[in-house]
Amino acid sequence: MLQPTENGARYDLASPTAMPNAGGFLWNRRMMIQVTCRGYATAQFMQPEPAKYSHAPNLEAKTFMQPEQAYYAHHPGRFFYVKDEETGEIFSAPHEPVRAAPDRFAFSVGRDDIAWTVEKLGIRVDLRLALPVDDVAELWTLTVTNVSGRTRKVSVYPYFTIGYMSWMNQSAEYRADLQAVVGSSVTPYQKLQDYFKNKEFKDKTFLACETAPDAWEANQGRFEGEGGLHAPDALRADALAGGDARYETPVAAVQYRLDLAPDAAATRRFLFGPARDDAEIAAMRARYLSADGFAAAARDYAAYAGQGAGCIEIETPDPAFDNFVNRWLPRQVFYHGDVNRLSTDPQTRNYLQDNMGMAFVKPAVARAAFLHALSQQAPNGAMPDGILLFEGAELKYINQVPHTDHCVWLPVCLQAYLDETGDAAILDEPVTGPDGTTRAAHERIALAMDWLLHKRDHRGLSYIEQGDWCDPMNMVGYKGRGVSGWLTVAAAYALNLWADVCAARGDARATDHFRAGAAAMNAAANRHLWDGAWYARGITDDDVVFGVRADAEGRIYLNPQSWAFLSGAPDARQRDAMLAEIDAQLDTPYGVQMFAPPYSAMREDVGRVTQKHPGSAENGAVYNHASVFYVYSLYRIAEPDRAWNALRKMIPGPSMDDYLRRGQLPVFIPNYYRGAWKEYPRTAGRSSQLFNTGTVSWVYRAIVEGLCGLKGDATGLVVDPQLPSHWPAMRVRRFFRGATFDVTVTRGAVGRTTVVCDGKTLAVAHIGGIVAGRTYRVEVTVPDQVGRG
Ligand code: CEZ
Repeated sequence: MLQPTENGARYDLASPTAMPNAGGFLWNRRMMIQVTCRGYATAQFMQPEPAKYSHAPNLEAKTFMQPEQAYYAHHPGRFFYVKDEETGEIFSAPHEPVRAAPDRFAFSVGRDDIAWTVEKLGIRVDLRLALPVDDVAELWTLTVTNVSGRTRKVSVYPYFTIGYMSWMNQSAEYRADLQAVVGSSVTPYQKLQDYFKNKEFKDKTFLACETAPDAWEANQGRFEGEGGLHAPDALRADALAGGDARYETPVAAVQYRLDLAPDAAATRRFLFGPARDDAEIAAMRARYLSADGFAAAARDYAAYAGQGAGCIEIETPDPAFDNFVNRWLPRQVFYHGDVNRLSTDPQTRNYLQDNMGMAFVKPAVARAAFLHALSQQAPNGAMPDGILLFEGAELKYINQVPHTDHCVWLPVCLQAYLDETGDAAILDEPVTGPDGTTRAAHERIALAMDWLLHKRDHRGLSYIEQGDWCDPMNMVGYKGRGVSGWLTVAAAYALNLWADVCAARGDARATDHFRAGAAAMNAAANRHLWDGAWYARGITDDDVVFGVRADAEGRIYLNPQSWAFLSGAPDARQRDAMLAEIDAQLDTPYGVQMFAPPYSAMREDVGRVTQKHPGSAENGAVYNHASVFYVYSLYRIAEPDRAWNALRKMIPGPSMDDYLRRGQLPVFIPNYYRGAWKEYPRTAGRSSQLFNTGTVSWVYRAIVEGLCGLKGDATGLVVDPQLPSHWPAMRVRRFFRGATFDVTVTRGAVGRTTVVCDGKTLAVAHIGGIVAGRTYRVEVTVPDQVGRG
């Protein structure tokens, strides 16, 4: 039912009902689109703030909406109705809205396109969606083939939802001069100054047709009539009525009448997207809407997406895992790093972590991003909640809520870049801050570390204010006293990392200062947060320690444990106790939960995280970002089996049962899988389908540095693979500092990892003096006995 094809370059799903929300995503420098196997679509573009050109009304809009508009509200989609002109029977491809059982169905997700093949009534519909690199437009190819063995008369009706329910002004009509259905609207505003900003908006949506349609309809209500979307009135007539929408809900529907001999096929191309005016629609048509235009766009897109190839290729006993790591994971990392989730003010921690991933894909981009982030540091060393990417961008929504963790990510993420590139010179780059002061990058990071040391209470624990990594943990410290257990050990880890950098720079004074700061924070965590077998999540404004044994809900949180492993706070005895409790309380068949049990009701001294549905998102889901912190920390403490367990469960499959439960194709890692597997077993494991997540950069890092054990350092490559104990061997091709390392890892009766490089046994498991352009043959033998036994 679900199969890799083209050697794993695509995944094909043979049913529209087995995993109804399964989809794929495409993006380019200006937009993204996520489409489900059944044809629902969510698209977004930058102008420069995120905007939509095809969607259902949102709740805020509803407040202002005319009831008649609300009546016709429906899910945005790309639907292709087919009618047998002789019998009047209809179906729709991909599947919505008619939902007729297909004779054959294939939903096929590729790196550069998403495609469907749907067969019904002896007619085959092939659909392909692709994007250009630098424009906002969907390129659709529709091919209708007569597979019935007899002559057929059919009508095909592409049906695209347009408009965003503007309560000020919206309309749509067919424009013969542009060969397009064009919807026009005015983005609603009330503040005068917005008029001047909105003037530049792409307030038109067009569906342009390469071949002139036989008929069209631009009025959603008239199209649907009394039949509803699954049996629209408009399809009963011979031809669409040619209607327009005048402050009525618009739609872009066109009709082609086809006479098809047996085996004959007809192809139609469409361009769908937003535009500012007619001239832009005409220009877009000219640029793309032809066989050559589509082919050129496909070539450009392949070259663009090809940049996200990553720095490893692996061959392990788990081919589905290999395929994910070799093809799909670096693609998702590249998406995050290249377009910053299509935001103009990414959260600082997201921006830094997304660029941490980019250190393995396009390090020059990561370098520029770290310096750009530092240029927005406040004079007192604090990092802002979000990083502004464009002139005129502003901090919005969550970025107006004070979170205290942003400085932590500087050394944590920069370390990956330094290890990958050896580019210590970045530390001496001059960076001018918002107040005009210029300081070297390393001085700015030191300032950030001092800010972390300063923002602590009398016990030496880090204040949380209205959140830390956990955005919705907004009420632990809003009165100004509450502290974060996670942040305390995370800051200790950051300080230790930074102390190492200072030591490498030969700055003994700074080294001692930050090392002492880290030790003090670890000591404070042990003194005030250790709960007998794990670390507490924090202490509220009213001095209530939470995330402890005494709590019926939110008893044990993963993040404070993972980051304590990284910071070195626990001793060996504590560590064993923590691991055992995580195994017992947080590990599930679908991954390691972020905490347990989930909150079932609001806890006013913790915050809105407790209001989320139990087992969803931060309220006790398998929140992959948190579970990959755990994975990464496990490699740091040499726990390869536990690391593998948590890591493998982040990727759907490979069993069919698992795919069905997750409901997702193995082409991305979602931000979470439903948790609460004891409380709500029916929904446990279900994918959130959200492909924006800080998880992937860490997964990549954990695989490169931990599983493959091929981490860079200042002078070369450290070799320390950590295979799960049931793997006899693995192979890795590692692209590093311009050289290629062909690495074979096997098990043997050795006391410690031994490395033979180009025939020579190395005294230490480290390859130095790397020459760019060379290929190195590396044979690694790891001890039969792994882990800490
Ligand atoms: O947002 C993410 C943030 O982008 O949640 C993470 C946080 O570390 C990331 O920076 C954990 O809280 O309720 C909220 O505000 C949530 O925080 C969400 O917005 C969440 C999104 O679901 C995206 O994953």
